[in-house]
Amino acid sequence: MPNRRRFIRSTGLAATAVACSPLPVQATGQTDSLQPTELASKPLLTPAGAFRDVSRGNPKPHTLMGKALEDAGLTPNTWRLEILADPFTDELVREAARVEKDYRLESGTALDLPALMKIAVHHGVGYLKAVQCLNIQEPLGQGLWEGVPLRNVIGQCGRLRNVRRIYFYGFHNHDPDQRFQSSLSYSQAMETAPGDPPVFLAYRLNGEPIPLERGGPVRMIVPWGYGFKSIKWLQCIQLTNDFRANDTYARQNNDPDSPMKSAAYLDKLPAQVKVGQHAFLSGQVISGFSGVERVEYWLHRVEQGAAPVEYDGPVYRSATWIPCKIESEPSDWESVLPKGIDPLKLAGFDAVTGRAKSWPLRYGMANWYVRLPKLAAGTYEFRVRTVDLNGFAQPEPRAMLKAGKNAVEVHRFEVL
Ligand SMILES: Nc1nc2c(c(=O)[nH]1)N[C@H]1C(S)=C(S)[C@@H](COP(=O)(O)O)O[C@H]1N2
Ligand SMILES: [Mo]
Repeated sequence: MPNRRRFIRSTGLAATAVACSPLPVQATGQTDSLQPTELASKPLLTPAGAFRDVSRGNPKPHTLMGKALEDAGLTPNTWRLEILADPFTDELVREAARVEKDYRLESGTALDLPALMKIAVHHGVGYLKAVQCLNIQEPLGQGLWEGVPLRNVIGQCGRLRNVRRIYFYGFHNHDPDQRFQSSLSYSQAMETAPGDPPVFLAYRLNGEPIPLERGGPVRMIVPWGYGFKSIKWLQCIQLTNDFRANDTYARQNNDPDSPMKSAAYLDKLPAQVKVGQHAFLSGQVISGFSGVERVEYWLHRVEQGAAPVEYDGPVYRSATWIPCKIESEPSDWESVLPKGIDPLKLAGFDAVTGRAKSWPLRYGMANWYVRLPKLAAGTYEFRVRTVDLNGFAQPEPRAMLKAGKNAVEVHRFEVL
């Protein structure tokens, strides 16, 4: 480890001494005195209309109206789901996938919404999931999604042969070029580790039918996945023996196998703070595949106009990171959840106590916040990151951005 002081001196940075040295903040306790009005304001449940929208299609399916919407099968009455075996073979895939029973529009056997909902009588699942796009920095929203596990839907097909992957897509204006598709291995669709929520077909969001804009009537929810796995306007599931059947995103320079990574994100934060006042900074933290040990920040004074500190450069590596506070689990879930939703029955919750099995919930998000001490006038950089349960500090172990937008965000502000 290079000696930090010597380093500062030798680079001539910030002779004003505050730079790079840890600020006089207490790691614990200091945020306990926060007033409720200061607490981060993002609600745990994002209203359906407040999600940021990521949709393709021309026209976008959720702009269709009236008869066009019915013809598209995007109303509760007209919605149908086809489940088919992919007949594909080639020199590598010698035998095509086969299913005992398929569900087809042309034969009038495609599943309708009541048939799907019937599965929920014994197998219904509800889960709080954060939706995050692999290519957009801030999370799109968090919803309480309800539906039926994909494995129980596939279970309706009877015996399967030669099925290695499942791929699925939504309405795409009857134009193959507009199809947006995603996929899973057979076992990802059929099996879940103890305590993990299954992949499911959702038809309710925050206690209401899923609005068209959010992918209703029925949307796939892949709890561990980034947004591109959670196909909206779902209408077709294909079971295939082609090991290459993959996501549209695989062709768009992404890593389609990467599960959501634990990461902290910044809210819109003040550009100026008055001398003598406490800056109150906040954001959201997603608990990804490896969970969250803590969220921590680094506050660093810089010369006005200086280039941002280089990620993983010597200054960065000698930073002192201080824990932030993570908003605690609600003490009264019933007041947070939509009416009629029983926390005892939600995946990820203890069926006896009704408390979350982990916090933040796995694949969910919560607010983090910190109240900084009174600062001397100057320019500051504020960074925040997660440390996961394996001890990796964001963006590690995934500095490769195509595995998720995980770069450590920086907010620069002036204290005047
Ligand atoms: N049919 C369809 N489903 C889709 C998409 C799409 O373009 N078409 N976009 C995906 C991507 S990339 C993301 S990030 C999420 C966004 O979900 P939201 O629009 O509900 O926030 O939807 C996914 N599902
Ligand atoms: Mo996305």
